[in-house]
Amino acid sequence: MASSSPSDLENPHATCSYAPLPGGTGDEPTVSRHPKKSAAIFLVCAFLSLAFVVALIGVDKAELNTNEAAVVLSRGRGVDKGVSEKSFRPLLGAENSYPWSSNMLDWQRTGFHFQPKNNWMNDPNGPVFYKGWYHLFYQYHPDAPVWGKIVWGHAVSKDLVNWRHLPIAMETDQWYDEQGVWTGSATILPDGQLVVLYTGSTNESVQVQNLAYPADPSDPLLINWVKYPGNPVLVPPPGIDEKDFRDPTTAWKTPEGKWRITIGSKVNKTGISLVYDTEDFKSFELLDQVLHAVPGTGMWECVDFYPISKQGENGLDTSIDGPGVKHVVKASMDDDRNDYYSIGTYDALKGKWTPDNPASDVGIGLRYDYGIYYASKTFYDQDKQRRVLWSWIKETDTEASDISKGWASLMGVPRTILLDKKTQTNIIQWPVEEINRLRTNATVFKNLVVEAGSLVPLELPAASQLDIVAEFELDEATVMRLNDVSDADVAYDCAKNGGAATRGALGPFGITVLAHEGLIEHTPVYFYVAKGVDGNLKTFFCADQSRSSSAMDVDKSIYGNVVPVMKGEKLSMRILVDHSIVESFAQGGRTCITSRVYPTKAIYNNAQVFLFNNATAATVTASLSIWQMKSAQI
Ligand code: DQQ
Repeated sequence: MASSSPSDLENPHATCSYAPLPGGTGDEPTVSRHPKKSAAIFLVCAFLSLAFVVALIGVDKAELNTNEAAVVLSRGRGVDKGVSEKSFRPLLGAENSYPWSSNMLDWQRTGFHFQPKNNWMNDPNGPVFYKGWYHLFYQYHPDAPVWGKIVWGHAVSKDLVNWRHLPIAMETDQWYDEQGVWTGSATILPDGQLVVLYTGSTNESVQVQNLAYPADPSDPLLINWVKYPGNPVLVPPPGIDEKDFRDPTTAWKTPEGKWRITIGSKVNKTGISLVYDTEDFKSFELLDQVLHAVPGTGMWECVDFYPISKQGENGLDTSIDGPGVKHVVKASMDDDRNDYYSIGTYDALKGKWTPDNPASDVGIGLRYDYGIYYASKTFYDQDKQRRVLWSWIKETDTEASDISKGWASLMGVPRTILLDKKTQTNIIQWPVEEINRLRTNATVFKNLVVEAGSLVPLELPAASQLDIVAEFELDEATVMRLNDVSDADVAYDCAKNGGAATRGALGPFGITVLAHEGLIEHTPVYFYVAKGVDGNLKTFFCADQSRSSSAMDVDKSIYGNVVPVMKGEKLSMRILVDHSIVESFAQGGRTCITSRVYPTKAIYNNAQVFLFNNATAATVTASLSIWQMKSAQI
């Protein structure tokens, strides 16, 4: 738990009960530290309670306006060109459209998440630390806020937080990348030289791999790039479809001293990662066997492959191997557009990787993030000896809204990646430490008792840009007492069990952000604890967007998954709220959920935060530190 100056410890933070959802009593107010204010608080609570029930039970359809047509496409952008769909599929052909005002749309732009000044952005490309600067290249469509003819946008930073936008690094100016300068990766050679391999979509939409390098290696800003005259350096090999061959990784060293890369593809429905060795990045040798293959997973985009230390707290250079190391394979699944990873063992002699647990293989097991998170890529930051993860966070509204806004998509906050030393079966992801420099004006709440079925407004100066760190403890006696098998809902599923509205004995409880005072709109991030017949607890971490907006033309999914909780650990979460993006991390980053939310009322000064406990049995004690987040230079 982060510490901070407890500037607001003395502030009144009354808890209140609310008219019960089915099954609760809800008639006893919990602690009120300011008795003189109790009447007023009662009225506020009564109002909030009613609103909370309304908000949890039904979506306000009054604002629905079907007159304004959304952009209707039968097929999402990208598919015809041979890449994963770039439109938000659930809203393709959406007819309902909300009358978004420019005030509402302006609010959606973020304060500390990277995005270009306008137009469309997708995958991070070639992230690297070079001569004192962090470089972020990214898939960019300079002509419109929808996916199209993609070039490499470019920005640099000294701290991964504040960015300077630079000219486009690579344009679609060659036959071999005429349809798009697509995703690629950077490799730093031992002499400090930088090389980039990227996918070009040719004039005939064939996917080929190309080599590029800085025109002036002494320029720390890497403004100008040269494309190797002998491009393409790789074309689809026999048996691989010309539209299924893309996104080369950063290279790593082989035992023979060559360089090795992997490239995602598929054969029928089997997702695969092809392996090539090279000495000069110009000619390549295809290995007989693939790095890995998983039947039924479809096309693998943006494969990532990197070592993680079994014991150490530092990240590792991509070429590091040995007994103290495990290897991660990540692939972005074209079929469901989520990033899956698995931890396993790499056989460098064969160029083959095997998962530790085949039941949790790439594409069928763990995800980096259970919300909106795709086409991610890591790099080794040799300056701070850490592995840093970047990811594209798409919009989940309509293209019509994106066109009105003039921009679409952003990058998730960069996260460090380490092996979870306690579980040994998952990685942990955590916002890079530099993000903490944006924290200001802390408000601390200590040991707030939140009774079953109650809601606690948290008084904050503002609530559109926040860093929230919270710990929760379930009332032990209730947990012990609970023996009713009907509560043994260990098969709970965040997406399918009704979200924050559905009550169990031990949850849901958590924090609802971007909440309007009457909870007409709010986005709950919460734990749900289930006790099995064997007495063991299983904890789920979820984010419920179903009431995040009165508008109907936005995503309303409920996201989440199980989160491992080790003996002696409190339940903890961190939430970064930044206008239309909410990034949530449970148990130090074991399970993460990124949400895009588009409130119409809970914006500017009308955005608030509440603690809630919608359990039927257990009281929860919560301690929180909440910082306002300054805007970064972006
Ligand atoms: N985006 C790029 C492709 C990649 C896809 C095209 C993943 O290289 O496969 O914009 O989002």
